[in-house]
Amino acid sequence: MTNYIFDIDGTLTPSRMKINSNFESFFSNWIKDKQVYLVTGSDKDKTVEQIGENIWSNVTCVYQSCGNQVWKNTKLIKENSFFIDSRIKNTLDTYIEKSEWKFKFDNNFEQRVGLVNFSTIGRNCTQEMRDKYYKWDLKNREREKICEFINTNFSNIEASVGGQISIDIYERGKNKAQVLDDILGEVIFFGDRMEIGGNDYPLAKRLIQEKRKHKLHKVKNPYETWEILKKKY
Ligand code: M1P
Repeated sequence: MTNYIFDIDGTLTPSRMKINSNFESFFSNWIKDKQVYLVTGSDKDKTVEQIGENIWSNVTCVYQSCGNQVWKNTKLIKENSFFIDSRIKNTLDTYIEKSEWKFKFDNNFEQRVGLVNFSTIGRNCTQEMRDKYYKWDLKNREREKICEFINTNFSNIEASVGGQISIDIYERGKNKAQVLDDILGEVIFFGDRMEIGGNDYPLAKRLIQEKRKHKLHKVKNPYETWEILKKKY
């Protein structure tokens, strides 16, 4: 049976926002006779808030924190732990201080199960500031540069860009590709961050490297995901 894997932020929902209600009805029905996996950098509470309890409970499996916490039909089946040490904390504090993005908010480090989510702007920013930071970051590539620095200078950890304002940091190798240890056979994968440095990249790369039967859909937004599902699957 074909396995369908979906990223959430930017793929099923706009980043940190609720799924479109018509898409939610469509998707709730679409998943019924299929093997569907959700793989996100985010945590359970945010995911449920964004896609709703019904989808979250009824897909085959939900991989939170890039696969470092796994839920199967509301039952917790796996958790990894991960914390950053003082060396990386100090490095990231310096990035906050030196960031050329001027509007700073709190909650720069969000501890999740098996993952730390980091942002120079701070997760407590307003939606307006979030949208502005995203545009600024597209030009200035702050998040990409931070990830590059971490990935080059810290051999035990890995960082990737996801969503609009933040990066996901976890133990090296504990990225989204780990879900393929459990999901065997053909995979159709939808994600918005499949480019190098994006948090969907390791999963896409592993599918290609393993030469398994697969199809990658690099989408621009949830609307595109919905259109592809209606037309092709
Ligand atoms: O899936 C990656 C990230 O997507 C969103 O990121 P941001 O807040 O930067 O838009 C959030 O859902 C975040 O929790 C998640 O890690």
